[in-house]
Amino acid sequence: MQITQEFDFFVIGGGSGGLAAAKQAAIYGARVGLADFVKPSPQGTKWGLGGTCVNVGCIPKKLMHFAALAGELRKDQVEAGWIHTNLQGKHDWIKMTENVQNHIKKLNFQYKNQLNKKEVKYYNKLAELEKSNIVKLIDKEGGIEYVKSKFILIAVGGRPTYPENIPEIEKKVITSDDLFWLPNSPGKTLIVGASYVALECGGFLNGLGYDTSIMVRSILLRGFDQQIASKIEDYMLESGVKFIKEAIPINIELNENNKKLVTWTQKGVQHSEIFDTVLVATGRKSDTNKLNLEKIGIKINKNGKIICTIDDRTSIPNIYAIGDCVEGRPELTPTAIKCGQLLANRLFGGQKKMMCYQFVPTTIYTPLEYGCIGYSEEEAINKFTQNEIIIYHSIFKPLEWNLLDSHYAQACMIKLIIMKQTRRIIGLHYLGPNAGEIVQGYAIAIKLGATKEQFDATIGIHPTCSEEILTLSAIKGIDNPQKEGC
Ligand code: FAD
Ligand code: NA7
Repeated sequence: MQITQEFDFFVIGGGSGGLAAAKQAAIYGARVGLADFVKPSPQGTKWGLGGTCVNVGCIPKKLMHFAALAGELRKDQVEAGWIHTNLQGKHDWIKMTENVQNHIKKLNFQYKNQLNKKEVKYYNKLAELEKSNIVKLIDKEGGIEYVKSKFILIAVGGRPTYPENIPEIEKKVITSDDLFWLPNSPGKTLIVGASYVALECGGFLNGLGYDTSIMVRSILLRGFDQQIASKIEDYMLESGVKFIKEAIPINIELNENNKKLVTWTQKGVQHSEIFDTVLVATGRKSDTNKLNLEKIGIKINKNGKIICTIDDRTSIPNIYAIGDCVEGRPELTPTAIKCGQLLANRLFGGQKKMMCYQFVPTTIYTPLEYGCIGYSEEEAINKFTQNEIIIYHSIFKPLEWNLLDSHYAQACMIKLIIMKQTRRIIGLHYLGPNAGEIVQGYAIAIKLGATKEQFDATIGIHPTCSEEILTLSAIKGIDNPQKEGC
């Protein structure tokens, strides 16, 4: 085996975490290499450098969310007095995806440039661990080379999973790996799954004008606050999304026009319907199966996720892992990035700081936005007792909506979960416009240990939705939370 290059740090995976770690290590003068290779989806979709977030995740999702909101704004404009002649105008999928994809391609190019500038050697090759310090790199023609590195980082992320009960399902459905790159509009779409990805995709497809149904096996948004989840369902229903609840698909047949005849059971009864597209959003699994982990001695759990210590070390001391492929880590871009940077700081910058996963904020764009940080009501009750916590809540109507008939008044909600004794805020939930922008700011206060009294003492900015968070007085179970807003 001939070694073609030696590194201090070799990163497998050029997504959010891998790129951040590689660039940070290079700042300290380490000799860094990075391999990124996209295995095409079963539908043949592939993309460039940058990983899930940039190519098939956060970025295209948020742009399509914006496109859907822009469509909604057309109705709002009429009620705000703008004279429109073409309210019935249909959405142009090809135009939208062209713009989305152009932006992604720009980002792919920028990432390559950044690696180049920082003298990180980039390999567009599939990596496999040969030994604890040797990585085998395979190019798309099958050419092989070996590189050696003192430290190796695995940051290979995850890929969508498919329900196992339907034969050849991969050939009949798409996943989020395909949706953002579909050459033609998805048309009438069935989404299987009821969590983060399913609701976001369902929300924007409905907003863009496509007939959208979501098949829910059990509950919406497992792991998130269930009162908010049920308000999201109400809002989506009001916006035209159809929910098929307590149902699981049992068969999908392709007919001659490539339409999909889906059969499902719902409370013991079989139903069938034809859809143009079936999007499966039933979870993700780590992309570790081709890495040779077990041969090297790296421990994984039954879902293929790598088991790491708190300092991101795998069971082999010089091999580290970060991001979506690691057991117990949040599947989010900012956590993968921060974790990668901190690891590089520790390995090459003489620093000691570890990643902290407490109070990580996130937002779901359904299209009404749900931002949260800390405990959900269910988690708080589970971890503490009902007597140890107080829940403040309010249903509010954003001021702007008073101009419009098209939004229903009870949609938005705020919930604060606090510890009774210390008054520390341990959970913040906001369902309403601009949740990501709003909750990001509050996340600092909560991370710093803010109390309800400190929120009460903070002067709001009027008139905003955000100020509603500072004026909560109704206690769940005691007071009525209905509010008319500003
Ligand atoms: P990835 O970004 O997945 O990167 C891994 C890279 O490694 C990929 O490029 C892969 O091709 C490559 N690779 C795999 N195996 C090999 C190999 N053997 N050799 C070489 N290369 C390999 N997060 C948010 O914070 N906000 C959001 O709004 C959000 N929206 C999302 C929407 C969707 C639809 C999805 C699917 C995800 C979303 N996420 C969001 C999650 C976010 O995208 C991931 O948490 C993040 O990308 C994880 O980064 P990572 O570095 O762990 O892996
Ligand atoms: P999640 O959060 O793992 O959710 C998976 C959803 O799919 C959930 O609603 C499941 O229902 C449902 N599911 C799982 N298997 C099936 C089958 N076989 N049939 C029907 N429904 C099923 O995955 P996401 O893809 O939404 O999000 C993963 C991460 O990606 C997320 O954290 C973001 O960071 C991006 P259940 O509740 O188990 O009944």
